[in-house]
Amino acid sequence: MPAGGCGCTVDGKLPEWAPQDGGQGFASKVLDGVQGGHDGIASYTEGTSRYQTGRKYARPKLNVSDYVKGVRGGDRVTLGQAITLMESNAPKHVEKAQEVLKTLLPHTGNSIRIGITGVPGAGKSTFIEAFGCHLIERGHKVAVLAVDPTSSKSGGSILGDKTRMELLSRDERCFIRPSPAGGTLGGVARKTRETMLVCEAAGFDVILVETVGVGQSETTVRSMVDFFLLLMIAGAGDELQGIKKGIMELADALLINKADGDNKIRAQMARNEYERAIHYLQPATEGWTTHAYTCSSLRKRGMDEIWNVIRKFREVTGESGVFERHRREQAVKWVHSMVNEHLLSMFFKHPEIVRSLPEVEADVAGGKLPAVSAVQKLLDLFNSC
Ligand SMILES: Nc1nc2c(ncn2[C@@H]2O[C@H](COP(=O)(O)OP(=O)(O)O)[C@@H](O)[C@H]2O)c(=O)[nH]1
Ligand SMILES: [Mg+2]
Repeated sequence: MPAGGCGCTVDGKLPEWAPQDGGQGFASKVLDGVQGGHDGIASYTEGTSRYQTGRKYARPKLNVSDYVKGVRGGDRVTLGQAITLMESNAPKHVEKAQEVLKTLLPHTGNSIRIGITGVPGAGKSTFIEAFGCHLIERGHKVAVLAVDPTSSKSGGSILGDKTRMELLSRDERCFIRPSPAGGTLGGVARKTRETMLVCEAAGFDVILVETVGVGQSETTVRSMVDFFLLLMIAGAGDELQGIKKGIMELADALLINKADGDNKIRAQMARNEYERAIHYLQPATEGWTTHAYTCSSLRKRGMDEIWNVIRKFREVTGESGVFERHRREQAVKWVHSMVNEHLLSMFFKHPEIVRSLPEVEADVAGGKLPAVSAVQKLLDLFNSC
């Protein structure tokens, strides 16, 4: 399709999921908002829980019980709005979001939370499409979330090309939410974590969290899921895949993707090699032995095997009590990391610190002030205000 083939202007903004290097050849564009009713999409009348067509668009203003009722009732529109509320940084939204979350909390937790990581190109999106469809066919409701702190910088979400999740994104039993944009990894993770809880309250029983696989995002996602799956490809080189010992040690299963066609043998050889390597590592989860498997997301092969592994994991860790213990520990750690995040932001946003920091930094860089003294000076300044 030529640029602007959808009838949009070529200087329209590309959607977040457009390929980064697609230039203007990418057909879809984000247009400015239009008034509701023109296309039959209803506008919402506040306080009445009714949508009306043909009226001037009014942004739905839901109260806490509207959100709770909608989410619990499985209403996708309200679910989307509740997540938007969780993602908002506006102080008036934060308070309301916490109120909604508190009310939903007793209905959360009834899911298996699965983190999926791997280098770009490993096939995460393709895998999620195949695996998600496989689960839906077995009667599950699947929510797909992402943690990608780079999404606002790169302009492309990790869930990126929704084309890879075409079937899944059209299915009513699946809910896909791209990574919240912007902010620190901690901020993005908080939003994803809360989104996960809201999805659970809406009845989604399998949560897939995709991670971009750079920097610290794997550890962060690991800390919010029950099962951590590392997707790999044969022959890409260990360094390239970030398969330093550290990441492999986090994984509850290694899955060598693209085991199809000419690549099948190589994938099996890689599996054997990784199987030997993990033998020497500490288990990621107490009482569970990590193994390596192969699959082909493109051909939708190996999905049943990995789902059986995850179910077995749920059973084994459930019986030993590790499953529940991990969740409790994760919740407590989450509190700590939010306090850290909050204090850090308070410190660096403090007017006195903002004012003094450049000079202190220059003194440290110029060798006039030892780093420890600089820290003391800044902390004294912060404490005195
Ligand atoms: N042959 C083969 N190709 C695959 C398979 N899974 C993914 N791919 C291809 O690998 C490329 C990257 O896949 P994608 O899902 O976008 O990877 P991501 O960056 O990890 O999300 C795409 O061209 C896919 O079609 C597979 O099982 N077999
Ligand atoms: Mg992807």
